[in-house]
Amino acid sequence: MVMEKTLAIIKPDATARNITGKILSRIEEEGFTVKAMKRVRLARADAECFYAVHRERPFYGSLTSFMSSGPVVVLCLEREGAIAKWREVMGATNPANAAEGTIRKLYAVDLERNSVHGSDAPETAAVEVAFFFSGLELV
Ligand code: 3AN
Repeated sequence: MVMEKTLAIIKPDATARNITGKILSRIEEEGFTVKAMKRVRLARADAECFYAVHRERPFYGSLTSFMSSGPVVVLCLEREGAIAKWREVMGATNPANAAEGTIRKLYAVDLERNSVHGSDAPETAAVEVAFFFSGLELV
């Protein structure tokens, strides 16, 4: 398997419930290296830019409002096969469909407030990591 970087976000529903540490522990237990991490509050325009691929979807307004409603913790994670592995650890988008033991099964509130984000492909991972971090910040 090839070494990859992926972009993870601990979403506002999770930071509000003080489960950032639990999710970070899981990230480390699953063998990811945290290459960069910061806690930020996205402006609505930042969230709109980040989720621009979903611009035409009916949930875009609600999603970008939620993502700018409180602090998020943004991380660049690295390991072999990081993109697929992080999506496996997160679980399905809708927590009702998420496998036992996944982060979304354990912690997500609903389809929108689903606690974590992960890049879905190498191309999007590169764009998403660069959206939040400069090369100097990846250590
Ligand atoms: P994932 O985060 O699992 O890659 P995407 O990229 O399809 O899922 O969706 C991005 C985010 O948009 C999801 N994490 C979720 O918060 C929200 N979302 C996706 N589908 C819906 C929906 N049908 N209704 C409300 N929010 C949704």
